[in-house]
This record gives sequence, C-alpha cells and structure tokens, in this order.
Amino acid sequence: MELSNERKIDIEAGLKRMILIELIFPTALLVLGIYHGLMQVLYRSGMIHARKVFGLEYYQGLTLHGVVNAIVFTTFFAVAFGYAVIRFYLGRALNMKIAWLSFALMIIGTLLAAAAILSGTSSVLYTFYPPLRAHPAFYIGLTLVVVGSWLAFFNWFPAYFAWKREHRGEKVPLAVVGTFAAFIVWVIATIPVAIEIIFLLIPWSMGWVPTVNVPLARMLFWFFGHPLVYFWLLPTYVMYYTMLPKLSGGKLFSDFAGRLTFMWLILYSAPVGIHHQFTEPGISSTWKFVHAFFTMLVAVPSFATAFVMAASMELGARENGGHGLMGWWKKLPYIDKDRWLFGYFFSGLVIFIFGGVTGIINASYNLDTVVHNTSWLPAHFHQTVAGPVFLSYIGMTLFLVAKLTGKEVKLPRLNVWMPYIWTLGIMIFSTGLFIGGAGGEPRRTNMGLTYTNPQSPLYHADWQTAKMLGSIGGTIMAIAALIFFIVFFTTLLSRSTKQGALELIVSESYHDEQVRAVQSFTPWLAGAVLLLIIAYAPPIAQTLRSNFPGARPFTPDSPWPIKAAPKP
Ligand code: HAS
Repeated sequence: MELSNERKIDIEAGLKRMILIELIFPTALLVLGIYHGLMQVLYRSGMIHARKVFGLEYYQGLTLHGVVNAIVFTTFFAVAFGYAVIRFYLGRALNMKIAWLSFALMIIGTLLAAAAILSGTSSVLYTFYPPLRAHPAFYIGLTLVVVGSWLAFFNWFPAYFAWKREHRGEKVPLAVVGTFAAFIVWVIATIPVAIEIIFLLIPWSMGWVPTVNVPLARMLFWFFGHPLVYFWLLPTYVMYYTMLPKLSGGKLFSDFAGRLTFMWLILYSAPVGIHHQFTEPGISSTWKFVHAFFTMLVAVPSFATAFVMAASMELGARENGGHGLMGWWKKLPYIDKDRWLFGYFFSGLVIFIFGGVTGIINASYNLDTVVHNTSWLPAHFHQTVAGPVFLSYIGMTLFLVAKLTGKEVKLPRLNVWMPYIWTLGIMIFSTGLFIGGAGGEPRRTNMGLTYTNPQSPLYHADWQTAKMLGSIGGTIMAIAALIFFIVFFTTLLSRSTKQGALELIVSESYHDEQVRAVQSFTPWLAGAVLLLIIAYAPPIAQTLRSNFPGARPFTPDSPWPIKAAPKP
C-alpha cells in the first residue's frame, strides 16, 4: 500500500524491535483467544455436550477468550500503536529503558495470568466478579499489564512537552491528541480496578481475609469496565479520523470534530458504569438514572463520527469521480489491493451502526431489564469490540508489521476480502444472539449440556434456530480469522524487500478549524473528575454504608447439576 501522503521515518532499532514484538506476541496469542471463540459457539449450539474439550473446561476457555482478546490483545496493541503515533508525529526518540521496563512488566503479567488460567484455578471470566475467586497470580498478572501500560504512557510525556515548547501556538497533531485521550481514559479507568484488585481481591485470594464485599467490588469493576470500552475505541477513532479520509481518496471533513470527539470521550467515558448494573440491588434508582443520562451523552461523539466519516468518504469518492446523491458510494476503494486497509476500516464502521444502536437500547434502563445477562449482550459487544475495534487493530497490526520489516503484504486478494467475510460472519452471529437474547437465552452458559441438548430436561427448542444462526455466523468469523492469520504469518515469514521504516497514512483536513476550547486537555480532564465525583461518590458511599455481608469464594460448577434442576 503506497499512498502519496504516506510518510515514512527511520526509527531507532530498539524501538522498532519493541513495537514489532508488542504487535506479534498478542497476535500469536489471539490464535488461542479466537479458537476459544469458535469453541463457544460449538458448545452453545449443542454440537458439544461436554464440560471440557482437549482438557480445557468451558469456563476456562471462556476466560481465555475474554482475557486474551479483550484485555491482553487490546492493551498491547494500544501501547504499540501509541509508540508508533508518538514517535512518528512528535519526531523525538523515547526513553528506551522505561520502554523496555514497561514491556517486561506487560509480558510477565500476561504470562502469570495465562499460567493461572491454564492451571484451571482462575476460571473467572474477563470480568472476574467475586465471589468467583482466581489464583493470586491472575490478579497480580493483570495488575502488571496495567502498570506496564501506564509506564508506556508516562514515557510519552517528555516528547509531548518538548514538542509543545517548540511549536508554541500550533495545534498538537490530531493522532497524538487521540492517543493521549485513550491513555487518559485508561488511567481514569484503571485506578478503581486497581483499588478493587489490591484492596479487595488479592487479600481475599491470598486467604488473608475470609470474605469479600461483592457489591463494592462490582461497582469498582464497572467504574473501570465502561471507560475500558472507550480505551478500546479511541485508537480505532484515531485511525478513522487520521487515515480513513486519505484511504478514501480525500480529506478529513472536520479537524474540530475529531478533537471534540476525543475530548468528549475523556469527559463522559467514566461516569456511566452503573448502566451495567441497572438490575442490581443496593444501588438507588437515582444513581441508575444519572448514569443512564450520562450514557446518552457519551454516545454523542460516535453519532458525530458517523456523519464526519460519511462526509470524509464522500469527499474522497467525489474526488475519484463519484457523483449523484448516492452514486458516489460506488467510487470508494472497497476491494482495492493497494488500499486494503480501507476495507478493514469501512467494515468496522458498518458493523458499528448496529453495535451503536443496540448500545442505546442497553442504556435505556427499562429496555435493559429485558436483555441484561442474555445473549443479546455478547451480540452487542461483538458488534463493537469485535467489529470496528478488532478489524482496525488487526488491519493496523498487519500494516505496521509489513512497513517496519520492509515486507510486502502477502496473499493480497485473500487479504482484501477478509474484513467483508468477518462482517458477514459477525452480522449472522449477532442476529442469532440478538433474537435468542430477546427471547431470554442466557449468556455465559454451556448450553450444550442443557438448553440445546435434547436429552436434557432443560432442553429449550425455541432457542434452536437462533442458536443455529449464531453457530453459522461464528464459524464464518473463525474462517475469516483463519484467513487473517494465514496472511499475517505468511507476510511475517516472507523476505524483506526493502529497508523497514515507520510509516503511517496521514490525512489532511478539509476544514481545519481553530477552536481553542478543544486544544487543551485541562478543562476536559477537570470536568471528567468533577463528573466522576458527582456520579460515583454517593453510590460508593451508599454501598459502603449498606454493610452487605461478605461473600466466601464460589467454585463454578457448570451447569447446575441436572438432577437438582427444577422440572420444566
Ligand atoms: Fe456497550 C455492554 C451501552 C458502545 C462494549 N458494551 C457492553 C459490554 C461490552 C461493551 C464489552 O447501557 C458487555 C460487558 C459485559 O461483559 O457485561 N455501549 C453502550 C452505548 C454505547 C456503547 C450507549 N460498547 C460500546 C463500545 C464498546 C462496547 C464502543 C466496545 C468497544 N453497553 C452499553 C450498555 C451495556 C453495554 C448499557 C450494559 C448492558 C447490560 O445489561 O449489561 C455507545 O457508545 C454507542 C455509540 C455508537 C453509535 C454508532 C455510531 C456509528 C458509526 C458508524 C457510521 C458508519 C458509517 C458507514 C459512516 C451511536 C460511527 C456508513 C456505511 C453504510 C453502508 C451505510
């Protein structure tokens, strides 16, 4: 992929090596994560009527699926992409001692958490809700991953301030603003989960205290859990705003819209976590309403992004000769081998229309009572994190690895179709899960043992069609992922054809507005802290005052023993 605005810079060999490992290591782990995704659909569809396959138990596999795909892969990618953006746009060498320390912490943390999961002692899913209890290595491992990623972020500060000193009065490059916004959201998000892990879960897991405060732990988790999703989304938005317009053949419609989106997400990402707890006791409906209200506000920049991306693509398509009210859509480079990243970004946008709408449904308090904890939820989040986020991350991983090693992307015809096959899979998969969820099909359940097993007294024939759709879609997704891995590893193992360099696609702005309100992080950060105090101080105080009895560890036994189950 060579575009006229693609800029390349030579970077230090150490930094190049580190970015490459940070991209390749989690991509290799993703093979395991995605395999367990396929296993999920096979278990749930009733094709497998067992608790374990190849020695790995259902919940162990589901934990691997969530932790590898949603926590490890995303965090490694965000750090590696962050290094690439900061080094590229700010043009300064970074402190490699801190960089390697951060890298080592993240790797050690991942290996500790993986060992804990593989040992069978930590099947607690990616949300690790108590009273499910993991081995201390699981919690310590995740903490190290977070601390490592913080170090990477702090390592970018000297370059940022030096650039600001030398470019007084100039706007910070948009991609840098988006990257900083992502990590500001990440730091905000990870403070409460660090408190949960360090003060509640590790002492309990070590056996130093017999019980844990479940409502408090869950509240702290979701204080982390929702900003987490915008930490995932922000690097994707950086790619959309700074690269997609150029790939479409045009310019970014509005630079201001990009800056406002990033700042807005700093402001509203966090005071919304209780929308995951609408159905839980112990939190008053006042605070549930406040969080529902803020959730509607956090969706605003994504609505804006939809229009800005459509306008930017339209500009590009018209530059390419597109005309008419709708005719310009035909002029976008959907299957252009030289602009293959376009397909990865565009498919993500299309999927996100549905992920966004279902997010608004979830946020609508009373509607959520119908879908909460059903298969509707995995349908929603696959159309967000496994849609725009996953496709942009794997596309950019392939792009950066090829550029940094000086290799050509192999099997280009196959590669160009991969995002569309994934989109087809995810749309069928999610449709099945949405239909099942609206009819009460539970999430996180090994249904092959019960609801989709005709031999079980709990067999639920009504969910069979929805389950079949889910399995077909999930299998297509697995085929698309296989295609990606073949393209990725074939490229990686091929010979270099030129000197590797750091290259990014850079879009110019069509409207390059000068709006001071979105040029400084300070007021937005201050606003975010204020909103967090308003949204969280009273419910946390309420939870602490409620004096809930502590819980002892629970060992999951999937499913509920059949002989003890009530007759239908
Ligand atoms: Fe969500 C649960 C609400 C966005 C991820 N969410 C989850 C969970 C995950 C997740 C992982 O209010 C489950 C957690 C668990 O395990 O329990 N979510 C929202 C809302 C939004 C939203 C309001 N979620 C995301 C994103 C995620 C993500 C982004 C990952 C990256 N979500 C909820 C709620 C729950 C929830 C509740 C809890 C429910 C429960 O009961 O537990 C919004 O931010 C969405 C705004 C998005 C839009 C879409 C804009 C569209 C664009 C595409 C334009 C397309 C173009 C192409 C231009 C408004 C930008 C055009 C082309 C053509 C061909 C037409």
